Amino acid sequence: MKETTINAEMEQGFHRIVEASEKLYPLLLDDERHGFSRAVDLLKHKVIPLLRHECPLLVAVTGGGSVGKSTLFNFLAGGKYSGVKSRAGYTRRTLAAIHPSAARDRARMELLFDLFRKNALPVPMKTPDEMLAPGEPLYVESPSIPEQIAVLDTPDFDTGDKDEFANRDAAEEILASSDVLVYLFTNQTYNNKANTDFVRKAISGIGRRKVVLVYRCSAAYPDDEVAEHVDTVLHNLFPDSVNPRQEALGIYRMDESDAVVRGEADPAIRPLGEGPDMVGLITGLDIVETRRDSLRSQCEAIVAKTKDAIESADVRRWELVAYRDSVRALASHAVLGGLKNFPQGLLMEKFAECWRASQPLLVRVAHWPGRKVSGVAKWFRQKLKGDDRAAPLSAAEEYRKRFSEDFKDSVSKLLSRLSQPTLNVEVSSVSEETRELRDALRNLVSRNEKDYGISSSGREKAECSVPRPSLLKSELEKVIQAIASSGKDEWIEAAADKASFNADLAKDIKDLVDDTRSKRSFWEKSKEGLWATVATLPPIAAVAWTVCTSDPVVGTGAMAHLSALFGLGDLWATLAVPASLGLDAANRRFLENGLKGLYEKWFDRKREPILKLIEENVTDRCIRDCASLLEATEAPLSRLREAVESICNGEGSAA
Ligand SMILES: Nc1nc2c(ncn2[C@@H]2O[C@H](COP(=O)(O)OP(=O)(O)O)[C@@H](O)[C@H]2O)c(=O)[nH]1
Ligand SMILES: [Mg+2]
Repeated sequence: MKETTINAEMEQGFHRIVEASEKLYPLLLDDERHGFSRAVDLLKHKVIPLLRHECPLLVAVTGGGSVGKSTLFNFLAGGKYSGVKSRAGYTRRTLAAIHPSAARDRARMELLFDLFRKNALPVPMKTPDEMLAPGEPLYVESPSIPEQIAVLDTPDFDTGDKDEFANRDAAEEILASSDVLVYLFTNQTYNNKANTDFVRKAISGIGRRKVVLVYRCSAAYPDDEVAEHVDTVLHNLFPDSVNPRQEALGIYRMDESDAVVRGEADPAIRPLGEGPDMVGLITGLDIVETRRDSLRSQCEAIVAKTKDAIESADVRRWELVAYRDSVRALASHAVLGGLKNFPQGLLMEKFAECWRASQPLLVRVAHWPGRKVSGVAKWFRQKLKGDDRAAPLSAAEEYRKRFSEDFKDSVSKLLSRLSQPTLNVEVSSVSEETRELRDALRNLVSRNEKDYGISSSGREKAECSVPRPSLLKSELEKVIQAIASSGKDEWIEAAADKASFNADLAKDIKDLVDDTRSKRSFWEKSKEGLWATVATLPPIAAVAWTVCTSDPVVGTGAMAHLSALFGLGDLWATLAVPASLGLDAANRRFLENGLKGLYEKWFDRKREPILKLIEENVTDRCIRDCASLLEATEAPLSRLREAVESICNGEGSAA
């Protein structure tokens, strides 16, 4: 931005920064937000208004308590305006000396006071005692001041007890708006680190300000000793400069004088070495150039701060995405934990039973002797008929009980994993669903965000380490504690209801049977009898159930595609009809393929409602804030990116 003026495109970009920034604040950590919001405030209340409107150049006299600021201010303003007291901390608000004709320009005065402090109104000072109380800035009219300049007496920034600096905020605010700082120091304060640090930040906080140094010291000090002390100050103010003396607009010494204290004489201020006298320097300032310089450097700093904020926001969003998606993957895993004891035999019994019921009578009779109808099949038949009078503790009830136990176990494992400061979760390293999670983790790892990790673990799997997002750490702690201590029995029972073999599933199986039947060709129909063998399949080992390993089982048999689960990619079950059944390979294959749909449908029917219960009762509560923060900040963040881009483009076209 060095050689450019700020054109319309850039100005538009700055307006967009102001509009979008506030919505981004919740995404930033306290110190990130603090720096950025100060830059945005400066942009909104100072830089943008000054791009369009003329306003006097602000020359602020600053320094610690009782160094002689008010004395110097009065001298520059040409009158006894500001109260001068030996007591430090006397000046507690800002006093502006303004040329009378500038003071009559209402619009300009309002803008000027808005620069001093948001919404401050131009109020003239009535008595110097008003400066004793903190409050809004005041002004005095002074014909000695050039029309285009306002000289400011500012609050002492170093008075107060210990860390409580009474006027520091007020001083900081006023110095941030100023174009030129006149820094006054004494022999007691020239090497005071806290003071020079404060001034250094004021000079180069957000954009650079010009500085004039005034050393009030005994007239007896030789110039070279004075220069040495001044160099110390310069070195502390401009630690990176190769030629610190060049950084100051002017360097002056102001002799201690009792006549000044008595009000009988003006302070004697003379340049250290060559240079104009102080009044000449101030009145000779190139107003347009100085203002342009300070606006330019402030704009640069604001763009840099916005870029920083965008970078921080990206990191915070990656943290949120990584946490949200890891929790979602853990929820999927928890479903599988409940369904791991898949009652494959039972499912097949029911299917076979239903199939037989729909077989032509002749076929049924033909297979009667070979049929082994289990108690389960009886139960299921009764269930289908709506008759459950004579059901003993059936296999279905057995399964329901088993599910409850497994699921309870799975939920408590889920809770214990969620309560760890870092989530460790395995996800698919290829599926589209987990792409955002993997990208976020890679970005975080590449930025050395500690505790984040992603490494490949076996075929198409990635092992992820995800700590709680920094923004939500303390809230999450409470949320997870609340979830852990809330009652679970009710919804775990509800999940068991969903998982069990209920009338819904009976209807599903019936539909599946009808569907399979209607699609079967003549050739397949000729194998009708084969289906009866389903009931004779040993319930174990017929299906290699892969949910717990989530790894496709390699081997013979048909692969049933089970629903994709978040974080895990596709799940498969291998159906292998054992050779011990005495069927030939072709018939075995035929049977295996026929059963695939059954497994797929069953799994889908069970998975969805159980996952929903886990989400509602556990995981959604953990990721609610992540999700809403992500949603609320997506658009503002891209608007901010566009704004920075348009400012940089504008800069290019204006160069
Ligand atoms: N000896 C001496 N005292 C000064 C000089 N200038 C100011 N003072 C005194 O230092 C005290 C503080 O001055 P003031 O201008 O109120 O300082 P401020 O607190 O920085 O505004 C007053 O008692 C002044 O009279 C000076 O050149 N020589
Ligand atoms: Mg004062």
